Amino acid sequence: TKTLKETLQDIIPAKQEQLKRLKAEHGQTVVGDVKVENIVGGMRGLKAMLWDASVLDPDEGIRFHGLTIPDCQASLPSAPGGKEMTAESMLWLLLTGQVPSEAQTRVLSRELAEKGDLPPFVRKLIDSLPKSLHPMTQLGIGVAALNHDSAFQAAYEKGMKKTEYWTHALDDCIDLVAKLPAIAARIYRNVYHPNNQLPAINKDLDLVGNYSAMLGYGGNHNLTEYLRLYIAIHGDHEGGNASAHTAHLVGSTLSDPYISYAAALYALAGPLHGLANQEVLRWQLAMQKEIGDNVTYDKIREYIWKTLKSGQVIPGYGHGVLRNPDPRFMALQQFCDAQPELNSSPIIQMVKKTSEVAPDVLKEHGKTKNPYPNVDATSGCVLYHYGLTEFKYYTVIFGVSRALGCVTQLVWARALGLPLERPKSYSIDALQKLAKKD
Ligand code: NMX
Ligand code: MLT
Repeated sequence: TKTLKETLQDIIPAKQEQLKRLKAEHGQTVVGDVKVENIVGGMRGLKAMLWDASVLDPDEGIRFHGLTIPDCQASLPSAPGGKEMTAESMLWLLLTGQVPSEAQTRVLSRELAEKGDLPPFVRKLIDSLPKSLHPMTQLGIGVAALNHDSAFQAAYEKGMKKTEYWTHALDDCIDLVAKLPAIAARIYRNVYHPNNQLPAINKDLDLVGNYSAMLGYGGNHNLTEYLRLYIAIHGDHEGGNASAHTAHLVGSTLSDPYISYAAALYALAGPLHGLANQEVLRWQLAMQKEIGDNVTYDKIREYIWKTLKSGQVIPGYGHGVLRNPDPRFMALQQFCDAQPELNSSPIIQMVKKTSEVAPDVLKEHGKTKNPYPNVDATSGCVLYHYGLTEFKYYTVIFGVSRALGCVTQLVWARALGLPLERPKSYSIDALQKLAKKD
């Protein structure tokens, strides 16, 4: 059985060759054009990044190396005693383009568990932060501090060859993924349950099994399984989303993977991106408070209009690329549908009813290009139902997950020798001149 590093060693030369051929044969081929609206409109739709692990189709949603979410659910190994794919099997797929065997997944789980403990100074650093500091800010601080022991940075200082970049990047990336649950769980404990003991990492458990145990939910099999699904499907969403793009940009300066990913976390922390899952719960609970127990479609509709008329966005709806309901939303809804207990939960029912009403309201409102729910519309309600009610924490779980895709790109960008990212910008005057010339 080959390890992850050995598997990558085998496949990297062919990919390097493929990219070399692409550049040689099609370096000058035009694949799109740049309009002024792209430049002033957040680069929406611009084909401008190389990202191998996943591609987002506007209608169909995400595919990871060609596999849809249901394909992954059917083929990626789960944890012993569970059904949902594990984070490490998704990481293997993203990194290698191959479905790992059970044995390969177990070996990776053990490696992650063995590397999962935090250096004492990082523990102290996290413990010194004020409880009132947002959990996402704390997560970024903890992750950035791990660069104290970066293999990539140490090797760069010594003077490594470009061909060696990817192996040191991989070492840091695996170490980062391994340590994220311990950082994230420590933040949860410190902020919300300061009297709880954090259990030691169990070397026989998968990454998310350990994360759930450290959060204090190890005894809740259903929640642990939900977290496995959640973390696997939030792992990557092609390269242009704000967090992935940030990790890639910062990594392109040869900053090490820890600080590159810390930067990405602060992009994820914005309400138009990952913080939307916190905002959804806040908004749905405010709706529940206003509507009371008798939740009707009409009352939900009225509440959505009230939010829109106050000039705010409906969190969990719309997307920069997607033009249909997000298949991640559907996978999480299916998880609820399969369990009568979840299906009858008031918060889950309310979120579901909202998703049945909101698209029509948003269509009538007429602004958003995509009136359908994205993953954040539903991701928090199962956590809430199972007692993980501290919704300011929800984006941290997204942050544990998004590392899977970001580290994959960091390894491959170094293996493929991708250059510093540095697009050209223009002033309004210069754009006006350019536009007139045409
Ligand atoms: N509610 C109300 N208005 C919206 C919404 C929404 N959910 N989505 C888009 N719009 C508005 C948008 O603000 C813009 O208005 P204006 O012209 O006044 O600036 C207009 O519709 C056109 O926006 P789009 O081109 O459809 O969307 P864009 O690509 O710019 O932005 C999002 C995408 C996701 C930022 C946007 O849909 C949004 O703000 N959604 C709510 C927040 C959210 O759920 N974010 C999570 C995204 C997924 N994630 O996990 O990161
Ligand atoms: C994501 O998962 O990153 C979000 O859906 C946002 C995006 O893809 O732009």
